[in-house]
Amino acid sequence: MKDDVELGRLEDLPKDYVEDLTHVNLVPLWPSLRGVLPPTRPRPLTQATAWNYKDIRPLLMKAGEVTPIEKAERRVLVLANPGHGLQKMQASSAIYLGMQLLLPGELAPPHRHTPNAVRMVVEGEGAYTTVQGEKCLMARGDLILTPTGLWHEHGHDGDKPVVWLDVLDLPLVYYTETSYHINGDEQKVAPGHGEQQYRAAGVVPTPMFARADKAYPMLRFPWVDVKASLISLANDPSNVEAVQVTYTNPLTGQDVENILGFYALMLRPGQKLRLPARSPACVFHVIEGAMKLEFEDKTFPLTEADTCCVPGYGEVFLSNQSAKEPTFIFMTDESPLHRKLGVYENWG
Ligand code: 1HN
Repeated sequence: MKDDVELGRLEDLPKDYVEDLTHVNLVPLWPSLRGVLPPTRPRPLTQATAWNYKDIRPLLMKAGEVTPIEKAERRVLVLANPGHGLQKMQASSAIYLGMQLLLPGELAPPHRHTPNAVRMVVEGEGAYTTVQGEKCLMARGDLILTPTGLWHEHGHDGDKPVVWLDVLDLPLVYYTETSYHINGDEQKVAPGHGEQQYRAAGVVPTPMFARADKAYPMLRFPWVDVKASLISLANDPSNVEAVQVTYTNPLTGQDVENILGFYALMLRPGQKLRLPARSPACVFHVIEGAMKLEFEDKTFPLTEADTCCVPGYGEVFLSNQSAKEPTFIFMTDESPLHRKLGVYENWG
């Protein structure tokens, strides 16, 4: 059947018939069929949207003045996509983004929850997140995981504000009615750091007797190491077009978390990169440098600490405006989720 066939509308039905249906919790499918199953391609609610750090920062610092940490637990301004409605607190259908502020001496108390989270450190030093007993120091550009179910709390021994970008799969976990948290006691810090144990790619601690099999062996990915990997990849004579790395679990080689994927990308000086139209929505956050992001009819100039979200199924063009300096970008997408669901597509 052709897609332009107009299906019957709700208004076409006798009023008393619709009332009889409603009375016994029944609904006719045909008036809504095109809405839930649109022709030829999805119609994402997610709109290409950018949030500039110069707008966020003063408002976040103001939150530090007007709301003590005890009244907030997590002092966060949520980067909300207008396409979903701001109150939904979604960047895309599965991705939540927030900018979190911790002031010197503050403690964001221990808890654990079903959504998976990561932190990308944006500004400041001296803060840490303790995840399941492992104290992860926060430096700019570091990625710190707090996967589903693991205890975590944030503290700050420094003397200036610390800000980081939270990325969670909260919208999806909430949608599946599986979202909840448990508060706990301050954690005892255990010795050991995943990033020290898994220092280099392809070299892992030998399991002499039994491997201490942790589902999440590495919780902190220091920016110095990720940046060095990107520069090394860029300098390889194979001259790959997209200088991009994926944050992976060193024991499995799979994505570090179950639902969202995390990546770092380097744009060479002057490089313009086309990313193919793929099904997952994607988030770009500038760690160092500046770039222009183009999606459909929108252009976003992005500089350090700026963040942009684009829906799936459209090409993205990234251009490094500098002819001299590389640009480094942190990316998040929904591809682990799409692959698990069997709906992942790359339209080229
Ligand atoms: C959460 O636990 C944190 O632990 C940050 O820092 C943001 C947003 C929604 C739900 C839980 C954190 C969060 C969150």
